Amino acid sequence: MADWCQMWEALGLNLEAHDQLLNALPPIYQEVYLDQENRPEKMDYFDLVVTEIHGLRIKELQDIKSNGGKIVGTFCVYVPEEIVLAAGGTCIGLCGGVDVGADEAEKVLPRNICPLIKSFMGFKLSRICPYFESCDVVVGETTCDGKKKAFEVLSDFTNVYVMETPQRKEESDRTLWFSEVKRFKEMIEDLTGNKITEEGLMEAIRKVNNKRKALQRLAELRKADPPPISGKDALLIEQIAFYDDVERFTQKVNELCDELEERVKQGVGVVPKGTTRIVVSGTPMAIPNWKVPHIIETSGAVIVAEELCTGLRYFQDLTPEANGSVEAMLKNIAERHIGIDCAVYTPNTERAEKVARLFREYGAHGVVHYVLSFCDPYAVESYQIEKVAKKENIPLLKIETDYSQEDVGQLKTRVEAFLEMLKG
Ligand code: BJ8
Repeated sequence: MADWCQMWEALGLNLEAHDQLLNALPPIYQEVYLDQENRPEKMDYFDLVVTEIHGLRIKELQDIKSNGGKIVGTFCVYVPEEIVLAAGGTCIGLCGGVDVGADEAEKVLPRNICPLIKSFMGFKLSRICPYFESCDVVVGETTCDGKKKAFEVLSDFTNVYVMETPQRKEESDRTLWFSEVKRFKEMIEDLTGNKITEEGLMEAIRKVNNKRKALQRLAELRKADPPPISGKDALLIEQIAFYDDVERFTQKVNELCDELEERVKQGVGVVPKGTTRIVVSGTPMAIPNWKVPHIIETSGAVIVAEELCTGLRYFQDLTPEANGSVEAMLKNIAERHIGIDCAVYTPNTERAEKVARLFREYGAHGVVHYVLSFCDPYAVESYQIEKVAKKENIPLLKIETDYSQEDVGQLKTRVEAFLEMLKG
């Protein structure tokens, strides 16, 4: 890795704490990713992205900023990146998947709060995340209570803008959300100094759709038996989707899919044909949260789909590419986003039904429902998932965990017992 110290210093990072974070990553990455067998060659690009996670991409962001560009940080798939792109801005996902910085976060947050929230707060307060420090604005949302209140705290430390996301999907909720999308567009125009045009917005919709189409193509290929790529590698790509350059990322995912198509034709997989197939469903897994997928895939199974925001929930639907006024396109963007089946909605019956559908479509043998500790929406909604699973005879394992490594042994025992039961 090049010497990026000057750049990190200029961003105001706490270099000592940042070093500790960066030094912890390579051995974990080696064990979780590089030690896998039969990896597709085209994963080399995504390995490079991780190796340079705080280097090359951050340098690109600084170059964008020096040319007058604006960086917008987000924490949720509801925030419409098309609008940011259309105004010439760059969108970066800021969710953290590691508990470094938790001590600092606990100075302003309760100890018993969702690790994802604690992680982004810890990143900011410890000054260890160059993505955070590159942002001109960070965009929060009123999805779950923990996030909603945490953004009030976060606004003491950085420039925060909050979108009001509805809790239901009735006509009045759609009207509210559409007005929020329009308000967001105005904020982005003010921030960037660029007026969003019809051509610009259509182009941005196409670019983001192309990214989602590439991810859909990757998802489709995983239906093969044997799957041509591991679940861990697919998850990594889905995580990188939130912070890489949109067009380059799309191209690299498509190049990988070309290779995977060949593998499928030749019957080459990452695991032997007939390996136990798992669908993972639940709360997002932000980079570098690979704990549960690593346990599953080192216990003799392969993950074939992620019903997560770092997964299908992000790319399963496209925005219609219908020409029209900026207002009409914003309406399409708003409608696509309100279709996302996050557990913060009530009722949210479509999610449980989707899990059952994925189980069938991906030829899975079981579902692992994954919930981050203290995430009430997903923990409570696991009841609905269990109900549908029972009705449809779907084997289900419910896991609740955080970012620590303390429960790895215990989780492994439970996963192994579940897989054993599936084989039986
Ligand atoms: S659309 S899942 S990204 S809100 S895990 S912080 S819900 S307590 S992240 Fe999410 Fe948007 Fe929904 Fe997706 Fe709260 Fe739960 Fe923590 Fe969560």
